[in-house]
Amino acid sequence: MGTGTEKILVIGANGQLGTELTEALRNVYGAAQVVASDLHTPSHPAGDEGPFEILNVLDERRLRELVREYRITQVYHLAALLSAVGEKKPKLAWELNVNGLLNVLETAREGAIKKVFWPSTIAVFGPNTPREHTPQHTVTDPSTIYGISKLAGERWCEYYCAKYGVDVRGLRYPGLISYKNPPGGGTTDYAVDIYLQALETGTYQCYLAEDTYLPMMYMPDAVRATLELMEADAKRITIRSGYNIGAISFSPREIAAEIQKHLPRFTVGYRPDFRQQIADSWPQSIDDSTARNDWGWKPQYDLAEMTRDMLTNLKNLKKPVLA
Ligand code: AKB
Repeated sequence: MGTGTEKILVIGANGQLGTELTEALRNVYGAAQVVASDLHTPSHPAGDEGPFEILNVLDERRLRELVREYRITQVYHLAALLSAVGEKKPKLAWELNVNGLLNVLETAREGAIKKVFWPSTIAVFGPNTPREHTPQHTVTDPSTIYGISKLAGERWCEYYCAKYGVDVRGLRYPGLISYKNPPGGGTTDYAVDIYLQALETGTYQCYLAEDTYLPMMYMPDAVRATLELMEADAKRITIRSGYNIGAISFSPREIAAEIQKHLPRFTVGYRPDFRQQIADSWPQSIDDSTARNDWGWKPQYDLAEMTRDMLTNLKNLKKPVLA
């Protein structure tokens, strides 16, 4: 099927990933082919003007109506509650992260939707998972409700593919870093905030300890990974739950040192809070060899390159105090 015949629905299009993915999809498929949807109309429309619809993914009837009305062939279902917010609202996190996905999978099973993208996360791993070069298949004993709900979601995706032939594909994203949109309540959010505070105030109070290593990824790599996975020949897709994808691993001390190369007067303090325990239960680095072998995944940005790009772009948006 050529790009001209695809009609794509993005659910959760106002979020950190949704905004940039909608823009990228509109560049590939054309603005009119990509229907953005979220709970509220966006304050800054994503990329080229294109259709926008209000949608709560828990409203299955409305989801079906939109799929019918726009003749949707692909769904990118991104709406979720992340790890830190999920700990404050565990029931809502379960409801949205699992039942929202089930509504999408059920609608896909009925026929018109040919492909579904659904984001999983490194949060499906837990304290008994090997923390370095975490394999694709290993112990998954998540301790956050976010991780528990995403692990359940992974199993549902495998099930709908095996049982009903739904072409569902997913990635276990690490922390995502972008200068365009703020992250939405995760444990890895510090890696975005640190850049903003470095430029705005010249100092940052980090809620994770300085030597806490976590897997991270710059947004252009994350968007490219998503598009490449969705464009890959279905015969090459051996994982229907969520592919491990790696890019960069660093600690707060290392990202601060990289920022200090550009802003030497930048200072960081450390005051770990409840998110430390979450971070300590997650991998420090990821083995993504299955994604590399199956569909050719390869990251492009390292910490130095990402930092240069983040600071350059943020400086154009903000007035730095320590330039
Ligand atoms: C979070 O921190 O909750 C997310 C994630 C790793 O999935 N960024």
